Amino acid sequence: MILQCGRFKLTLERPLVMGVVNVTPDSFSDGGLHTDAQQAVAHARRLIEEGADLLDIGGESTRPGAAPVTLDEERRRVLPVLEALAGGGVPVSVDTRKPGLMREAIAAGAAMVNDVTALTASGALEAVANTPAAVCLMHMQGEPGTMQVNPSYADVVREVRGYLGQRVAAAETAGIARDRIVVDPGFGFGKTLEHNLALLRSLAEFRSLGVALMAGLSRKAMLGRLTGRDPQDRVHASIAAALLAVQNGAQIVRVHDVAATRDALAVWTAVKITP
Ligand code: HH2
Repeated sequence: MILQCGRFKLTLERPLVMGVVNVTPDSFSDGGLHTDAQQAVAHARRLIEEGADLLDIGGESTRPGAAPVTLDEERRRVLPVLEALAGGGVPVSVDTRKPGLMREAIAAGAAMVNDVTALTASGALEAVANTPAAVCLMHMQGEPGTMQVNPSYADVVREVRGYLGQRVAAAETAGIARDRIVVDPGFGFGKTLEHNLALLRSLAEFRSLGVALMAGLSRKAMLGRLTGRDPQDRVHASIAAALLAVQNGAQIVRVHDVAATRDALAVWTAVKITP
């Protein structure tokens, strides 16, 4: 399986690691660490050295309770970082739900748009359609401000899968070919611990959507619930979660701790993928 991702063609024969670069003052695990462009670019280069296959640059926190940011502020945070990295050897994704920033980011060399609202904003499908960029369509129930208040599903796996199937169809109708599409069940986005565990257990079912599958569990609150640890101390739990996700079919894992994840996946790959 191949993912067309801007000027890159990524083979999904082994699991890929997407390194997270948050240029935000308030992200839940690394907020405030890389708020200026220079620090964010230095962090991104470190993640590339550690073996990141892709980078994801975000200028708006979507953690539970996060306040939205304006387009101007998000552009100011993201574009300089993207411009510094886009010409390099690793595809750069932009984590945004704003069509205006999607367009500018792709023009500046972004190889992927990672949208927690699955291109549902007005003009978002069109912003990606006639470009070479890949897109990650993620499921979220509700809005970041209130999504963890009372998430509810009759059958979380069926509902999230059904939603992502509809968004893949909408993207295809808009002219985005399947080999440019990634889906992601959106761990922690309007989901209780039980919902997240059910999704992780049944992740393989998402592969039948026929597009690439991403999972983002790194340092998330569900791991805090299971271990009692703060976000920076959730590395070991994050590695366990990444391995389970890959074992259950994820082809891309979105992580903060690239070196540790690469080591764990090197072992997984040696055992699971015959040369
Ligand atoms: N999780 C976060 C943000 N974007 N995108 C995808 N596709 N999947 C995810 O699971 C996902 C995502 C939240 O993590 P982070 O970026 O570290 O935190 P914040 O939203 O607080 O910046």
